[in-house]
Amino acid sequence: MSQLIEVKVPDIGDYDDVPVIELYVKVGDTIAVDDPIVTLESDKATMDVPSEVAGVIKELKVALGDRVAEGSVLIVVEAAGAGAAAAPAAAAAPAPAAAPAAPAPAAAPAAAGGGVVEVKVPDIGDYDSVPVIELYVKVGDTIAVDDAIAMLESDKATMDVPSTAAGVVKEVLVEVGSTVSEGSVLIKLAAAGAAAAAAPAPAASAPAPAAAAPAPAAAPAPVAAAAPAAAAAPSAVKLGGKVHASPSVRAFARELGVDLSQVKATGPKNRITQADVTAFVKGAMQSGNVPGKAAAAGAGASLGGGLDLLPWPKVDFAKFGEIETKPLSRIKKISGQNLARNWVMIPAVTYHEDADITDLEAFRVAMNKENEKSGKKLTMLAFIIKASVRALQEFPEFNTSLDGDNLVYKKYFNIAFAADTPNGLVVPVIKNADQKSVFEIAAESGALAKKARDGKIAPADMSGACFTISSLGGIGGTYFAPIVNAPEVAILGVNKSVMKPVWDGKQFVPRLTLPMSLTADHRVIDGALATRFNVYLAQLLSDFRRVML
Ligand code: CAO
Repeated sequence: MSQLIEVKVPDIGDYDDVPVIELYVKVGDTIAVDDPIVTLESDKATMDVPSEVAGVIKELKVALGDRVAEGSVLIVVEAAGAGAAAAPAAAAAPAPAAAPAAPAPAAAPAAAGGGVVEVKVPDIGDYDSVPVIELYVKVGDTIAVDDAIAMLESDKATMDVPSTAAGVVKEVLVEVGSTVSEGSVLIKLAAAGAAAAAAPAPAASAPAPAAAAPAPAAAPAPVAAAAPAAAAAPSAVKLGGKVHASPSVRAFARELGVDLSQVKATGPKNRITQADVTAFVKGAMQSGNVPGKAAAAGAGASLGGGLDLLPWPKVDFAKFGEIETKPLSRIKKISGQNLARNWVMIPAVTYHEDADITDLEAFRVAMNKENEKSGKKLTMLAFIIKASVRALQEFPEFNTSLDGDNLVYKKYFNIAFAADTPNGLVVPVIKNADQKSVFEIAAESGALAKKARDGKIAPADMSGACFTISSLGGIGGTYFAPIVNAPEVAILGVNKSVMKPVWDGKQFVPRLTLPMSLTADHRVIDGALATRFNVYLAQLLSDFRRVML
């Protein structure tokens, strides 16, 4: 039989009015023992309150911002299973549960002479031998009041111990795994700034005023002679360079291998929330910049989102025969990096289509014959460029680029084409191809290709493309899978046209067939759209009059 059990705030040391700064559960949630319910924040530390029971949450008794004290009811749980049934409501009170950070007297920095301040473990409730599970500082670090020094873990909760003084860490007296109790010295600090200088050792030796000092908050300096005391004033002091996150968020980040110092905080008092960590991981996954990837390499630890590639194989080729080593050309190095990025970052799919260019090729040959004397020459590439512009106008999604979550639609039609040069692949751009005749496009592509082969192509000749065509038609091939030229979203590859027998309904007829391979970024272009584009382009090329429609 199920039973309703109240989960209450346990002993939280000397605090009796602390705000709920994070709420991890809602009505209807199924929780297990030790699942965090809320994070509470005193002016010294934060603390997760874990559930003492497992079951389904029937009622939430607190909201974000509510202030609670020991014994405040947080949630009402319909306990799961037999064990829970046996647990009377009273047992749910997490009696001597974990203690949060605490306060005052123990936290007061005891001066160790010469401006050196000891930062000790404050009152941690009923616990007296808890392990240090994380250490955030090292000798030489400059820390501010409230910067986290170490995380302690009782069997009920984890707790950050913040520094009660500002200064430079001179000595760290614990390590991860050390067990500590109230009063254990964690670190020794050379107290910071003018206040420290003004504080002769004896003057600083009185521990009491420290915690007693009424929080002058962000202005610790002017407090009389008690320098460390001033520094230790309990505070709403904004944390310095250190990250500010609850233990559960730290644990969550640790689990994912996220460096909290990289995470943008959106919580109250610049705290990093669990949602911030999640957003950071999402961003990293989308950008391909996976946190900790390098560190994880070889360690078997992985988010699963990075490539986690093995190192490039190192082979002593000379062992197997004669070799000669030549450096890659500059173009190859640059284009190689771009191609590699585009290959891994774009979920690309290649779609094939055949275009019947029998009539177009006959027309092209006739026109070239007619213009033999003038030297004007029409190329198949120029026709393909012109037809592609028409297809881009018909299917505007192909004339776009991804910009984060936005799709940028371009109203201009700049078409790039791959040109094979002795030094590698370059991609010149025919600007405003929609406003140019096929003759003009043919002349311009010829001139740009020559410029590229002569090594005289300028960056301006290669920028601003909307869509790329890679023509291997002069060489051969049947089909291939070109790589999208980011940030464009599609690329058209064409190979050598060949005569193929095509069934016209009554008989096979010889038709000149152009093999087309369209690769598209699937984030923008679905297969159906890509195929429609291909079919339309093939129609344009098989009856070029359609380009004018
Ligand atoms: N089918 C059949 N023949 C074709 C053809 C096709 N699809 N495309 C071109 N040809 C013919 C041409 O008509 C020409 O023949 P003629 O001299 O008898 O007229 C011959 O092949 C050579 O053409 P070309 O390739 O020199 O000229 P082009 O205008 O067709 O192409 C350019 C220009 C710059 C695109 C091309 O020279 C080139 O560099 N192509 C390689 C592109 C490339 O490397 N892509 C791969 C990128 S991914 O690695």
